[in-house]
Amino acid sequence: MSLRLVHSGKVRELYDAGDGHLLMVASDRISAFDVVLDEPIPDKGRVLTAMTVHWLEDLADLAPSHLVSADPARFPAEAADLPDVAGRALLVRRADMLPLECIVRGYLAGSGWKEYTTSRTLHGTPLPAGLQEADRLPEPMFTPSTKATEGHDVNITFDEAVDLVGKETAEAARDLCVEAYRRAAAAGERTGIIVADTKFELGVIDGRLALCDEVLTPDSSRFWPADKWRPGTNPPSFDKQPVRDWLEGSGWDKQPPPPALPAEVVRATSERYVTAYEQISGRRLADWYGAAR
Ligand code: PZK
Repeated sequence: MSLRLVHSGKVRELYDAGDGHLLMVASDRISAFDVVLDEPIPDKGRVLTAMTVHWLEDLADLAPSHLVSADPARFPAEAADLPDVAGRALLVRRADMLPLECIVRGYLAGSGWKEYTTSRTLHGTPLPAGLQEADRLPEPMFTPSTKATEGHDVNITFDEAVDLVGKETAEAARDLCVEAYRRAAAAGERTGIIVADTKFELGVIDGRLALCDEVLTPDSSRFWPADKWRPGTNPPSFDKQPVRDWLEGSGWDKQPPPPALPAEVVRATSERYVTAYEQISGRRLADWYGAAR
């Protein structure tokens, strides 16, 4: 008997682990320019999983989470049918997920920068004139969105978030996410990594708001190397820049299928993921579950 697949994302899967539990599995697949590439990035799934656990432990005094265990010995026996699951999977509690993407932005990047250039607002809120791309915002901002059924997420106002989950929950979600972002951004800064923005997914477990899904990973956040940050530029992505640069230079039209990544680009990208984890956590990835021995 195999675990039942309940969700399949572009680069990860979620299985029913029985008993009110789920098994969240991060693959080594990578997406760039909205396309999943053919070459796996060695250790990417372990990095995302180890980093989520790092942050959930770091933030445990701020909020409960869905995490039960990263130890494969505590997974249901059927998890052994999944290939190389050690280190890439988390046993978590099933939560009542809020129908919200809880995004917090501390810097002006991506779609936020685009909005600012057209209307000098971020998420509809007026900002000071004269800000540049990648500038730090005066204060981190909660910019929620909803999962669109197809394609990209749709921004919603705070009042629309209130309509979806109620005033008390929306306020608690905002306050929790902004504080979690502040703490992560401050911790990142001490290790030379700027957390420009991040997306939290919250759920309700035992009547309490809990951090769920992956937390403050390169796939749910924008990480910049602090020494490459210059306002007025689009700083390189800590993790994906080798892939993006190579794809941009390849002449690819960004329509599937993507070209095959050279081994050197795969290796450099894997190294960036591992460095991000080790720099942020102060631990060695070799000490995480599933290391090659
Ligand atoms: C849940 N996702 C997104 C994650 C995927 C998709 N603890 C939870 N309880 C209930 N639902 C979820 C979670 C979590 N986390 C998360 N969708 C539902 C997701 C991983 C792989 F394919």
